[in-house]
Amino acid sequence: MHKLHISTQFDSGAIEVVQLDRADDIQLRIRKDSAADFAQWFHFCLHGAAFQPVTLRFLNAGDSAYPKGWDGYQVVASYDRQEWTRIDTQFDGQEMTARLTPMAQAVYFAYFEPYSYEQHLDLLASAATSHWVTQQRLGSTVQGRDMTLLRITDEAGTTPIEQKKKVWMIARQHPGETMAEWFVEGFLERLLDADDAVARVLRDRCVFYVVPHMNPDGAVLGNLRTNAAGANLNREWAEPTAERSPEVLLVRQAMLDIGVDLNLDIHGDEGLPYNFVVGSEGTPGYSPRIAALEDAFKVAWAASCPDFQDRHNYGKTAPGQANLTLATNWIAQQFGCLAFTIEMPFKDNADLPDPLVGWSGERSKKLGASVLQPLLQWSA
Ligand code: GEM
Ligand code: ZN
Repeated sequence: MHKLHISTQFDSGAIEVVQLDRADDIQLRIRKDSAADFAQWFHFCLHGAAFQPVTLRFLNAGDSAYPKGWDGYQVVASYDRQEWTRIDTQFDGQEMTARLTPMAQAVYFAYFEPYSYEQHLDLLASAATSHWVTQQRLGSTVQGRDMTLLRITDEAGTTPIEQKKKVWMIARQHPGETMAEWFVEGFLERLLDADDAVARVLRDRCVFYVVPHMNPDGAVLGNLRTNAAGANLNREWAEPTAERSPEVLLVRQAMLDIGVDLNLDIHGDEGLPYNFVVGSEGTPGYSPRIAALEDAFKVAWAASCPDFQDRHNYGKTAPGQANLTLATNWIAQQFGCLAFTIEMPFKDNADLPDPLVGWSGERSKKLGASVLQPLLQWSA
């Protein structure tokens, strides 16, 4: 009989083991972020339970950062760390229980399909092989990892460089929202596709500035929402500091140096089972022009991608009430431009559910590729 064991000593590994005596009563606690009180992300490997009915009890699910995130949510599991599927999961308001009879002696469980730091480095390296891409190291994170910017355009296009629109995309300020980097992977794959007509026109009309990962430290540490200094980066855009939020300080300065005509900030949402956007309607500088650009972008996206919708979202922020520490609001106010937070679900898209995988890395990639369509409409 194999001995039961739970491992977390790997990229984004995170769980606390309370009791591991019996496979049918494994008691766990979701761990807080490394230097903050947010608790939601989990990722671990269970060894030694092959062909035994396993019950995972997340005892403190009701105390997590977003407890409503567990209503209708299902844990993802994988044997090969490539294919992730949803497993039977219940939530009673305090305890979340997931059940599986593993078909192997090692099985991984996570809040959402992970995206490792090695995958991030591979994404950068792969993109940088394109002659349309220039990779720029902006500086270091709190723990010394690279903050990397990809500049993408077709210099040999018909549009003079000074007339090209500056389109920014930043992702994973909240490191546990791994769908954000899957989205960027799909976006880059299509944008760098030599045979894709939409990408070809966009590479001519625009210069893209893409930061695929805003929070590498937090991701490796297994944090949901914060960096290694405990900062929620999406609350640092008004006054970032080198000590607490160098990741924002570096990207924000690059934006100020270069300029911004449009920004997309890619996130995941714990509660709403939909893909949606958040605009900048509450900022002082919000105008009918920006409102019209937002509406046209959403109409074009929904018309070309059934996985996007604008019926379910956070609702509107009252005029002048926007929190300017958030990236979307600070960027919109600073540059007078169109800026969206893009939200994908940890659960599934209730409009187009997939019982096997729910919302997934691959579906996030497809959504990332689809955003070229509204960008084409906007850039005309
Ligand atoms: C969100 S953006 C919050 C916007 N809220 C409203 N009501 N407009 C955040 O940072 O909390 C992005 C995210 O984490 O998904
Ligand atoms: Zn987020």
